[in-house]
Amino acid sequence: MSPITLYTWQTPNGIKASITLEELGLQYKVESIDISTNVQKEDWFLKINPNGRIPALLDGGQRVFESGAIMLYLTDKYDQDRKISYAPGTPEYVEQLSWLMFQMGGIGPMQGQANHFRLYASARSDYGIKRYMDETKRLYSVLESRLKESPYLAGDKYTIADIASYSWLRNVPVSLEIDLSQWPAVHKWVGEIEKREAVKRGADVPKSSATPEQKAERYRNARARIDAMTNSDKH
Ligand SMILES: N[C@@H](CCC(=O)N[C@@H](CS)C(=O)NCC(=O)O)C(=O)O
Repeated sequence: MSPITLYTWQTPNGIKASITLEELGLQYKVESIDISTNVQKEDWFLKINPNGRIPALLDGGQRVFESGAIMLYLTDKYDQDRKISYAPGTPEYVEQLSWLMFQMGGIGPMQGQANHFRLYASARSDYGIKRYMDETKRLYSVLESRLKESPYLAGDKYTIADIASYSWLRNVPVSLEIDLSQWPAVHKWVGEIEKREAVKRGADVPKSSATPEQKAERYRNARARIDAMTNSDKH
């Protein structure tokens, strides 16, 4: 019986953890946390992640929360062959850490706000949509500058730094209607990563019964709901 339990939902932060587990070939149990029902705010869950968000992980008695911390924990402990990580203490490890934090502090929060204003807000704010869409695209340009000079974010090897940003970019053509071909190196990198079998498996955790077309339809409906509102910004 595997000691690892992943508490997750099929979101960009959630799949960072499941793709990492799949890449490492680790056995793990999945506990589905449907975030639309706020299970993640219940007392039992807050003992695993006091921040009340997914993903979170238990490895025996050890809790780990924050997707970046989960990725580092798993590779530090289980990636002795350095399949998807660089060894601590090396210059490449520092580069990997830097790009991982770039995703955690930049792409995740900014694109998360773009998703909120463009898809889920209760009032329409053209200012909010523009601010966070522009910032998301600016961050993609930073990825582009790196991927023009290096095949992967931390260097010559695919690592958790790539998994972290890939997990946020993979779906944006469908969700936010962002055409990734504006950034050719990013576009190529996304295309390569999505072919990996471990990525395909990890991106479908917890398993969803919705087809890609049904998922696209949900995003179209979400955008149409915002578009139908009157802009609420004060002028
Ligand atoms: N910085 C956290 C962010 C986690 C996060 O925002 N998770 C979202 C799903 S992608 C969530 O749980 N949302 C539900 C909520 O905010 O209650 C991480 O990287 O793990």
